[in-house]
Amino acid sequence: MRIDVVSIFPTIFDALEVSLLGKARQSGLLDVRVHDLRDYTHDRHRTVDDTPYGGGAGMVMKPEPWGLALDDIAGGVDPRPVIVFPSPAGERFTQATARELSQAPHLVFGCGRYEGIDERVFDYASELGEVRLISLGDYVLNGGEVAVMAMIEAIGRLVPGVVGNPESLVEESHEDGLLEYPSFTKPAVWREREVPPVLLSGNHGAVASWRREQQIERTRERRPDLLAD
Ligand code: JCE
Repeated sequence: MRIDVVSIFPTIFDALEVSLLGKARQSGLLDVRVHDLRDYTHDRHRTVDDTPYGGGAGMVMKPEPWGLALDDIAGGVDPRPVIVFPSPAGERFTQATARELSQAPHLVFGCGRYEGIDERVFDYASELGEVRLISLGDYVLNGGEVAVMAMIEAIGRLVPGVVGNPESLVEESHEDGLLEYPSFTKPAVWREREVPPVLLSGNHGAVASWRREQQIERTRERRPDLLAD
C-alpha cells in the first residue's frame, strides 16, 4: 500500500518508523512518504495561512499550496487515490472505516492546521480522487497530524502481512462489535490477586463461554451504545 501524507509538521511522522509499522515499511508492504506543504509555496515566508473571508477568529489554510501539493502527489496517478482529510466535521472513523481504507492501493492524507483548510480544496481534490473527510472522535485537536497517525496505525495493521498472526486481528475489540475479554499471564497469583480459575482449568469450552460472557458484560457496562443495534 502506498501512503502519502501532506503536513506543515512532517517530522511528527518520524514516529511511524518504530515498532510494527517501521518493519512493514522496511519490507516494502507499506510505502509511506511524508511531504512538507511549505515546499509548495513560492513566497519568502513560505506562507500557508491567511485570514478568513467573512471574519472570525484564527487563520485558514490557503488553497494554492494545497492545489500544487495535490497536483504533484495525487494528480494523474493510476489508480486514483483515496484522499483523506481529518476534520472534526467529518464522518466518524471506526474499525469498519479502517477495513475499507486498508483495501485502497493508494491513500493520500491531508493534514490541516489553524482553523482548517479553504473549503474549495476538498472540491478540487475530488477531481483527483475519492475524498473522505474523517473525524477520529467528537473532540477538537489542534490539527490533522495526530488523527492521521492513528488512522495510519489502524489501517496499516490490517494490510495483509503487516501483523504477524491474522487470528489476532479478528479476535480483538470491535471486529465482532463487542469489547475484548480480559487477558492474564503468569504468575497465577500476583500481589494477592488470582487469575480467574476457569482459565487454568484446561476446559476450552468453559474458557470460551467465560470469555464471551465477559465481553457482553463489559460492553453492557462500558459501551452500551454498541449493544443498541
Ligand atoms: C483540526 C480546528 C476545527 C477549530 C485542522 C482538527 C479531527 N477528530 C478530530 N478532532 N480534531 C480534528 C482536526 C482535524 C484537522 C484540523 N484543526 C483544528 N478544527 C475548528 C480548530 C485544524
